[in-house]
Amino acid sequence: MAGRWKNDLTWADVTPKAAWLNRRQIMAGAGAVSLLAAAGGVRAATGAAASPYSTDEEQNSFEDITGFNNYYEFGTGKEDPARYAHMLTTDGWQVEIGGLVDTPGTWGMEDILKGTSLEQRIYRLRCVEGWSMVIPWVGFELADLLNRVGVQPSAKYVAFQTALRPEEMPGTRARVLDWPYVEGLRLDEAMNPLTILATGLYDEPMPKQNGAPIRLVVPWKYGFKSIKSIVRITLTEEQPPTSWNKAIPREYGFYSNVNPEVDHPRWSQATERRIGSGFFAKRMPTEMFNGYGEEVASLYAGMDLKANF
Ligand SMILES: Nc1nc2c(c(=O)[nH]1)N[C@H]1C(S)=C(S)[C@@H](COP(=O)(O)O)O[C@H]1N2
Ligand SMILES: [Mo]
Repeated sequence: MAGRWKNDLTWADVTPKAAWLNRRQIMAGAGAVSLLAAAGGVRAATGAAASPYSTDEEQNSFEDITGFNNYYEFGTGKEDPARYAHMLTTDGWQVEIGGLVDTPGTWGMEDILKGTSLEQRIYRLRCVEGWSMVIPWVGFELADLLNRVGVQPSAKYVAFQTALRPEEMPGTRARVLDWPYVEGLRLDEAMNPLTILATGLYDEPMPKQNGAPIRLVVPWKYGFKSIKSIVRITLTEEQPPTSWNKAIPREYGFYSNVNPEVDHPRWSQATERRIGSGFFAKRMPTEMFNGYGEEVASLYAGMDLKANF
């Protein structure tokens, strides 16, 4: 396994020089929150957040973000992904983009990143289980990629699929979920500027336990919507099936917007525990749409959010 790990994609492989420079310029110019100086490897804290969409709340540590994960393909324990995700080979990663698009095809990571400038987005992540983190993602808007492939007028949804490799993903040898992990968004949700495809966090390429080499991040929805290690994106006319909804439909809806007023059938969603703050410390109120209502509430105007949970 060590050999494979070594041959995997590096930050330089997945990041065209121009995009990398561009990102560094953006970060330096705007005063990034944390910048791993390329030469010295020193983490320098500088001023304000790089994106107007970023929160200035205290960020979770790299250790929290990469040590406490949900990635059931590697096991259901919070420490299983950190322990086993190194088995995933990400070299030569390809994403198949198809369905109702003008130019269906298979994209290598280089093609996806070519012509895209990466930016930092510091988002809250609220897991449906009642914990949360603040994560400085690096990525680009999903809308950029969808516009490049050309979404046809009949498309109404976007479906996503995670890799399924039982030899590399020990968790998939148990039928915890109906593998592969699949997720979906309504097209307007997918096109919202908050919705990103992330390829890194802090100043690292995406750690495998966080969904290398490319994963979705939809910050106003419960964490399970933010599907990891994507191999397929399909534009559809019908609402696509989603893994947790298929598994337990009365507990997990298609929308799964963070909503403190709609409890999970087995627990309250009114509050959350911010990871890293101690088990009893810092239980905090959960915000409607995870605090992103200004950007996304209009997407659900007139909808009954209790029925469409
Ligand atoms: N393929 C896949 N994607 C997944 C999951 C998973 O088990 N498999 N877990 C989800 C859940 S429940 C959460 S809370 C987030 C966690 O992301 P993180 O580990 O990067 O914090 O990933 C989501 N994406
Ligand atoms: Mo989650």
